Amino acid sequence: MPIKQIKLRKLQMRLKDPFTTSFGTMQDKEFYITEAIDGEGNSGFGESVAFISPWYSEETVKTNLHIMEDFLIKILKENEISHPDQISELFQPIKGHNMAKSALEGAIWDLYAKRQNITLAEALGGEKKEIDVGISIGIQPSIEDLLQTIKGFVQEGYKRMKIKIKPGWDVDVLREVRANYPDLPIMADANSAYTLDDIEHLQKLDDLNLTMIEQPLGHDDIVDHAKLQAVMKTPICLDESIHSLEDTRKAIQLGSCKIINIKIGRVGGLTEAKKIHDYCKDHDIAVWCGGMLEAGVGRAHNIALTTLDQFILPGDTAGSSRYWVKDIIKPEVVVHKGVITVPDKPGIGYDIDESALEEFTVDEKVFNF
Ligand code: OSB
Ligand code: MG
Repeated sequence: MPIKQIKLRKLQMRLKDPFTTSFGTMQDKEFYITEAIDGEGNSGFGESVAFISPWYSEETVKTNLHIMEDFLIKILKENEISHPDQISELFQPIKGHNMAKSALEGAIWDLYAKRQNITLAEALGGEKKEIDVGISIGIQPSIEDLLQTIKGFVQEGYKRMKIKIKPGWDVDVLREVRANYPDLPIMADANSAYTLDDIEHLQKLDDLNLTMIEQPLGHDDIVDHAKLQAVMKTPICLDESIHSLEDTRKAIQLGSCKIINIKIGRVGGLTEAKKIHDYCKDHDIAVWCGGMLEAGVGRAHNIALTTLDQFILPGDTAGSSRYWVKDIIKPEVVVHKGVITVPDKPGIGYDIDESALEEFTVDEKVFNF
């Protein structure tokens, strides 16, 4: 596959509403959009999901640039690539930095699919034509605000509500939500806000019929999660702790979780995401696609991945309008009754809105091969 040029564009976009998790509040997003160009009229696009601050993981927008320009792009320049599945192996000598790796691998996956004239979903082996989605709701100023927010999303048809929790905003809040919505699929995401000292408190969630609790304990833990899962009825889902197929194997072997949230950026790209999906399918572990408040390019990659059949549970890939006044793709991602129709155009299936891309770009670097 000829790659003639890689472009790194740094974008600044502002979320419509601030998004609060147990680790902090985000509203201004800065991130890289990657472009791989073949010199034959095709361009593939990727998006880095690293944030400005290392709150969710150790990577940041700045470390992304350092790793991409000083290491990963050099590797791409020096090696022939015939299929994007080879990239994760080529990147193997560079430890960690999965979001930087994924941003470049993603652009090449899109380029590959466009050159084959197939959709990215098809290139990955996905067959679903529609995907079910839920929505992730940040910590709100009050329970009334939360109930109001949920009401709107239920009316829009989202298939499940994920409610962010932290100490002081957990059991009572979820009990209230459950009382108002006896049959709604509800889950909680703690983003590592608890420890094993909270076991008795967390066990109270078992009465609320939650689909799962996501990452209650340490961001890098799989041992304590196994202890917690052994005494909790509610399925534990791991997010932050899973960076690879190897992490997945160990977590399943230990009994640390019953469900896995796959985020393409966190695991280093689509190739590794697919491997985790296949392993979970073989071991009867349900998976779903997480989100990182992506702009349209990242959102499109998530949609393509979710077409694989072990993505049984609704993901966090909400519509563009939940996040942005204006997204960078045309058309924007639209959710109708909790369902996204998978695009049928080649590659990521959405066009780049060139004027929006231009408007949000604050820096650009070009690497010629
Ligand atoms: O833990 O899944 C998470 C957003 C930022 C960082 C981490 C997480 C989230 C979300 C939002 O839950 C998912 C989305 O709507 O993109
Ligand atoms: Mg999470």
